[in-house]
Amino acid sequence: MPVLTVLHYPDPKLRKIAAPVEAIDNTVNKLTADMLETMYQAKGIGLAATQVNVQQRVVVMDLSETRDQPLVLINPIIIHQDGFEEMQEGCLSVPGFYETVRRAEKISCRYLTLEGESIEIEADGLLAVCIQHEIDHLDGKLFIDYLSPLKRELIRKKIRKQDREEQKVL
Ligand code: QAP
Ligand code: CO
Repeated sequence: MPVLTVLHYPDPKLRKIAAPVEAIDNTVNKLTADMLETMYQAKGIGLAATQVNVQQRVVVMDLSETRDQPLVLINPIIIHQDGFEEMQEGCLSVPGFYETVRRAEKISCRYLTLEGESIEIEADGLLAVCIQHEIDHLDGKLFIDYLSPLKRELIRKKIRKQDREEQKVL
């Protein structure tokens, strides 16, 4: 299974809005398998299809210590949210940067599984933060959008530099 290329900020493709999955067919199956492989390889806990340049509402996550509890969320939506919480976040598309973001503390989320089953879960803590972070990706939004423009600009410059240095060695 191939590891996919993860787009880095400020790639404009990260700003595209993903379309709902119409049918859970083989292409979606293959996409989620490749996304999971990519996420595990990068030691991430969550990855949205937007980050691998696929504009479909698909998210994979694994919050387990043992890295053997994959979660696939198709067409996820937040149906309730409550309270506020601040947590430090990172992102595979913003490598090397971690900043505190304020989001809803508790959420209810509805999504489809790979089997086409409609699931509703309640989440708080890291799971709630991760779901909100990943759904943001599907809407072209990044966690750094919640920071000041100055901070975001600094991060943009540093990532561009990182990626230029990376290109030299490759
Ligand atoms: C989103 O992010 C998230 O900078 C998932 O060098 C993060 O998996 C939700 C990663 C935190 C809630 C809290 C980032 C790996 C992984 C990096 C990730 C890096 C290597 C980020
Ligand atoms: Co992210």
